[in-house]
Amino acid sequence: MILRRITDSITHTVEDAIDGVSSALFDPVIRVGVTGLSRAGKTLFITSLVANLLERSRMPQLKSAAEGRILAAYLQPHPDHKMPRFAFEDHMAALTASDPVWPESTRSISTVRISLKVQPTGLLNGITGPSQIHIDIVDYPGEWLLDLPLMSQSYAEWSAATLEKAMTPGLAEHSSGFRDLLGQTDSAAPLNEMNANRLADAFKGYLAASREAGFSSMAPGRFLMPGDLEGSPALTFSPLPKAGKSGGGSLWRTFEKRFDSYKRVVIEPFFRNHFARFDRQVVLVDTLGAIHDGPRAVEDLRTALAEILTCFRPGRNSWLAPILGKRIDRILFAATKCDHLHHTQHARLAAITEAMVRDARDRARFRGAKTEAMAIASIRATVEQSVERNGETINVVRGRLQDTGKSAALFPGNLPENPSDILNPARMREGDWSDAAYSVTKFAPPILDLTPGEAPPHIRLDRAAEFLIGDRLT
Ligand SMILES: Nc1nc2c(ncn2[C@@H]2O[C@H](COP(=O)(O)OP(=O)(O)OP(=O)(O)O)[C@@H](O)[C@H]2O)c(=O)[nH]1
Ligand SMILES: [Mg+2]
Repeated sequence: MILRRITDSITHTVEDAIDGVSSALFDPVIRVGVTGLSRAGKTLFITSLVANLLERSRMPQLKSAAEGRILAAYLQPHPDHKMPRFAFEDHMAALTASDPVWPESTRSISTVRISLKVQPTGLLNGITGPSQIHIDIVDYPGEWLLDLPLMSQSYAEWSAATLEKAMTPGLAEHSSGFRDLLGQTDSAAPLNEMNANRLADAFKGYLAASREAGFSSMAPGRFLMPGDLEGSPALTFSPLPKAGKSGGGSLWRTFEKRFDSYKRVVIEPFFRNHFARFDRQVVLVDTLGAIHDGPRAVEDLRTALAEILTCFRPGRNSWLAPILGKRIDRILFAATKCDHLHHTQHARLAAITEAMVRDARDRARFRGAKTEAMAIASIRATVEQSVERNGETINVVRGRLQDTGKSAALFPGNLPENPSDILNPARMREGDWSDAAYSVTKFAPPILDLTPGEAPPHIRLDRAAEFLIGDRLT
């Protein structure tokens, strides 16, 4: 740490000497990637984190803030002109309106830079003045990480695996339309662009319907989250049953080429230009939503997370390994929306999330990355209450219902103390929980009415921030 400070002060001296060179070139930068599957809570996490870093009165667990060493925090114009800016102001405006709404769903990658002026601790306090550190926070869909396994598959291998998966219980009902269409298709026949589009659309329809039903690991990621590639030929293919002998202009060969170009122009540049540059990573997980959707959704989420996490520790032979080096050194797994539960259940939610990512997490740790799992709420939309019913105390949460705006006290069900009670039925892909029911009711955003100097209320966002960047603010 001392070494870094000294290096920093050297660069500052150099900077002073170079007239007209922006300080942004020399100040340290931490790149934090925020990912999670669709609706996991990425936009709200970043919005609330930025707001709570700008106004730090609700950040007691962020040590540097509690010690009063963050002297200033401000948003900077982002230096990366190729990436869209995260629409922080729009999202805050939606949340703080007199009739607040949740921010709109986002479909692509975006980033925001927040800069902190920090007074150093210990020996250097008093020797060096405050230093500036930039935190670049990048919002990107977790679905894009599900594409990594495609890089090591041929079109034939990917087709066979994807078609086999489409027949499994729970998914087969969503893929029937697509499979019917495949039944009428000859992969070896010459390409007919209209048929090709129809197949690609039916395949996308299957992925979207499965996602809607709570299945998470539906690759290729850009088919669900196309970003700016909507309608591109690189996204107009589907898996096909293996053709006998197929010539150059056949459907099979065309889709094979498009599959290869998807890898080359979509997957690889994302990993090379963005993913490989993160220092810290947050994986947001809607564990509660999956539990609500049932055991198969939980198992599917677990599989998707395991796939996502292989990106953090790619095998030695993977093309990604040399690009990635040893860069990401902290990974936070955060179960979001924990304000749906009374605090007495938060530890259980974190334990279930931790158990869900255990295998993958152990591998990441082996590689030297520090990991932690916690339950958080980026925006606290509820208050806690205890009610007496039949002589029993029940811990509930009260909030405004999304549908009616009316206030209601809800009991979402008791999460089990032992995560296996959730993960075992999930592994067995049982249809439903045998002796428990969990409900997740969507709450409307709280009416915030913030006074100057106040940021939105949250749960453990300060702990999340301490884990992610605290060590760099000393
Ligand atoms: N009560 C509560 N609801 C939350 C919280 N975080 C997320 N939500 C809910 O989850 C929804 C999705 O949150 P977003 O932050 O938009 O999620 P996202 O991952 O950015 O979603 P996409 O952009 O669609 O991928 C919100 O509209 C809220 O309804 C939270 O801390 N508390
Ligand atoms: Mg979003």
